[in-house]
Amino acid sequence: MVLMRAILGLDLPPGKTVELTQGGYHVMLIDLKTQVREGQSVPITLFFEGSDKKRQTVDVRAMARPDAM
Ligand SMILES: [Cu+2]
Repeated sequence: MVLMRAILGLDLPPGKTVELTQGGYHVMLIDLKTQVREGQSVPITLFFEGSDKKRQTVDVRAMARPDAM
């Protein structure tokens, strides 16, 4: 059984790569209004906050994959 818990944010240390992976930190879409099919491209907005507390958003499109569980 896979245990997951939501986090409010993920630290991004300067100069280091932080990967989002199945089994690691990942984006999980919950309470969707419509069904998302495997292979479908889904718009996602990522929020970044710098050490100066300034925020910026980055819009990306993610490919939907089947639930790993
Ligand atoms: Cu999850």
